[in-house]
Amino acid sequence: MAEQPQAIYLKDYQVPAYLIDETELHFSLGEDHTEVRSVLKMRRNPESTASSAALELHGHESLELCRLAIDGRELGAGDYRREDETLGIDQVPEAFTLECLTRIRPRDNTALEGLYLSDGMYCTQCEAEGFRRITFYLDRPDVMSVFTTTVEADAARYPVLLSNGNPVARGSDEDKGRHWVTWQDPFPKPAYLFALVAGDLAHIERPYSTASGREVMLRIYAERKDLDKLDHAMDSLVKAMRWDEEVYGREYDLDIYMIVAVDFFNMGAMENKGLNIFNTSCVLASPETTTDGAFQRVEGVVAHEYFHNWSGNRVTCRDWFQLSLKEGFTVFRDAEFSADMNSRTVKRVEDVTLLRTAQFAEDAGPMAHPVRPASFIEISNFYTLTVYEKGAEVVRMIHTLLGPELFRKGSDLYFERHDGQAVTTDDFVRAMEEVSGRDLTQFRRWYDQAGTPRLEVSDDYDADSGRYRLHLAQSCPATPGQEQKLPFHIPVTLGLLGPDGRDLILDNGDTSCVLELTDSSQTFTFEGIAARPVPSLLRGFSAPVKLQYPLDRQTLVFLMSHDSDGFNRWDAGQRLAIDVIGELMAQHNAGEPMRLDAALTDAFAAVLDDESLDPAMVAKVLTLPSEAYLSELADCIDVDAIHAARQFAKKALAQALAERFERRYRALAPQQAYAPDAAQVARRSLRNLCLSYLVALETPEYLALAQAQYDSADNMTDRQSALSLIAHSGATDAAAAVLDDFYRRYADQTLVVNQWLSVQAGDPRPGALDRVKELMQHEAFDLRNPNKVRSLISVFCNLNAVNFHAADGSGYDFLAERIIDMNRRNPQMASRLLTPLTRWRKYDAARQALMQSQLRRILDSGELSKDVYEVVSKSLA
Ligand code: B3K
Ligand code: ZN
Repeated sequence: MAEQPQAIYLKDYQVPAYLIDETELHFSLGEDHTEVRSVLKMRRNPESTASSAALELHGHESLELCRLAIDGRELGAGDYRREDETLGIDQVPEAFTLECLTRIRPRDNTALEGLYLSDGMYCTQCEAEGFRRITFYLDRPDVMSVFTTTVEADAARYPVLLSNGNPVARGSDEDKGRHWVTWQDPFPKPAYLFALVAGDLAHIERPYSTASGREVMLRIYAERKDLDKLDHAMDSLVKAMRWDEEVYGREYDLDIYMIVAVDFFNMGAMENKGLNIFNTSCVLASPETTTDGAFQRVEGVVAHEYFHNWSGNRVTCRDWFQLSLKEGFTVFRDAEFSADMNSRTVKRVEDVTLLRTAQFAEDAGPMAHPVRPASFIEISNFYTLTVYEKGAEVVRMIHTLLGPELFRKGSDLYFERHDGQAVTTDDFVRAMEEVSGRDLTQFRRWYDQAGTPRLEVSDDYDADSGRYRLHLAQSCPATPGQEQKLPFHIPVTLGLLGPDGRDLILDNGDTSCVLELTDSSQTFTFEGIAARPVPSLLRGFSAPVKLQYPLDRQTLVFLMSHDSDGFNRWDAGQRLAIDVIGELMAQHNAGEPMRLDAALTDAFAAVLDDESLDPAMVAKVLTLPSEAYLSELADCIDVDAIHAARQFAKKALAQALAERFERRYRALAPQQAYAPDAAQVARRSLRNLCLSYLVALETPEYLALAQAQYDSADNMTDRQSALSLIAHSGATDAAAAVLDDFYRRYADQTLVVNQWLSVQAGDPRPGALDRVKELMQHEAFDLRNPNKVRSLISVFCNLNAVNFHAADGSGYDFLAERIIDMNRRNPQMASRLLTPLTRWRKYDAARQALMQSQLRRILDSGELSKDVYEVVSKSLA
């Protein structure tokens, strides 16, 4: 490589030298090329201390510059400097109008950043730095401008023309068959929130009155064929708007709110002001085509993007190091919304599972970074679990420390004080400090220090004095660039269980209290305790740490059946299962027959028999820890032993409890027409889990039960569960037949076909890689479509460990080839695909060598995007 990409640093931040008060854009859309005219009202930033009068605009190398003028005077080639990513003009007046005409080629844009075509419809993705692929601009979030956008296109092919704000004018040129619409967005915004859509779209709409009585029109656009799959997203949007009014006092501010579903999209969705653009997978939903999990994802993502209207748009980020300011806060907001709409404990279990499986792994890998990173090469690489999910945990901890009332006061102050501004995570924390009178100086380390802290706990009890003491100690492993860590401020929510399993009443008069650990070790004393209690630590997972408090299996069973905290009851079951599976792995590796401890069977039986429990929670408790989580916990990942032990445990539990699983399976049969409501979702989740245990027995009888469910299902949740159970079973003929049938039924439903790809990519039996390669040639696959790449390639590499980590290195070789190819097409996708290879240090020496050599192969493969270069070079460092 000629020149290696350079990192940029938070410490180098400087206010912009110029501001853009008004932005006027005119798009003349054409497939071969599109012309973008911009008129920018600019002036020198009074706060800038820059000494020169030079103007540096951002602009991607793909921009074709046709005309550039200042105050009406056209600039010649000698009047400006064009570099790879910038355009510089040495001298500009204090205040001026900059006019610019660029030509761009949406059809050739496979990176899906800037303006591109998705299945014949124009759409944009500008966060983080996509606007510079549309025109020359100050493409940074602290430059906020009022936008007026005219979109002009062929009237027949692109009848719908959308942009941010409210539509203010429209017209047509019938001779040319073209028409145009002008949109005005009165709220100043950074360029990353700009959006444009043009296409032949259908929509549904619903009027909404805000709490203060303003009338708003809500519209959701999609291709005509998907019009029947938009109601759930609309219901979710209305619920989210009400919730934000009630819980945060936040109302919507424009006259119209639009969501557009597109099939080609790098991420889930994007919160552009008044015009959200969504991956179809996060909007479309119907019982026949969508699983319960996907229904809930639609609800969560619609809410997330809506909540950004305040936490992200009205108050935005000063620079991209502050990304978690909007993302961490908004994930926290959407998690609380989903908890209120569905089961709070189930939502918490799901979020913590993701955090502990994937974010903890990120924290332990070569790309580990703080919630507020100090540097990056390519910002797209920092839309991570750390910034999003750990960032949300940090906000949750503030909520725990302050309590709900003060937290709400803090968010009110934050929104009020910073409305219309681009600010930092410090500004957020400061608002929380001011309303509570608390000093969060030490707490701020959560934003600056990477790595997952360890929390070691021990205790002692003195029966004579009735004194119980808890000793808490914290430490945090080194991460790249951060050898030493200072102690964190850790809220540890705690309860004490008496010998009868009931909560003791603590000094605060409650059954739980929050211990605040701020030193590297501290002792907390409880007086007047009649008998040795069992502590329930980190209730609700009150801090994103690794808890080390060894408990024997008997005590875990005790917590599993008595803890009043639903999350910890579930967690005790997980710990028990992890311990038992660890024992099985040891037996497996010693060449001994595996034997499952009856403690696990008995505990599962008790949970399964208790019909007073929420079936959704029962399903969570009875779900064995995933291979991915077991891998995260291991120092050196033994792929085959983890798989063998987990499979053995599943089958042994099924053998021991078959009758019970079958009884509950039958008792949970659907009684009503399908609805994705919490009660039904809960029943289906437990019923399908019971079926998965039964099918693990691989008897013709239970396979027939799965087949019968597949055949008679009236909804995708039940049909797809049965499909994957049969497809992954040893019954090869039945598997092939059901996969064929499924494809034939749903060949015209893109998102369902993607599920079909995933089921095959996730098949743990031998031969999966060959099947994946074959499927890449299938009519249903398209390398340009990120959803398809994720469904097939990412699922294989991330969720099919035994095949991806095959000892011969074939999985690694396959992935490296895909990344080298994808690097040219779509750098963001390519970089995301790299994740499993970055974890090479966690494997045995032979696999380490194979993985490293594939990383080197990628590094040497030619011109790498910044995205891929950053991840590969940091992984090898
Ligand atoms: N803010 C967008 C993320 C866009 C990322 C682009 N690389 C989605 C979201 O978090 O709401
Ligand atoms: Zn977001």
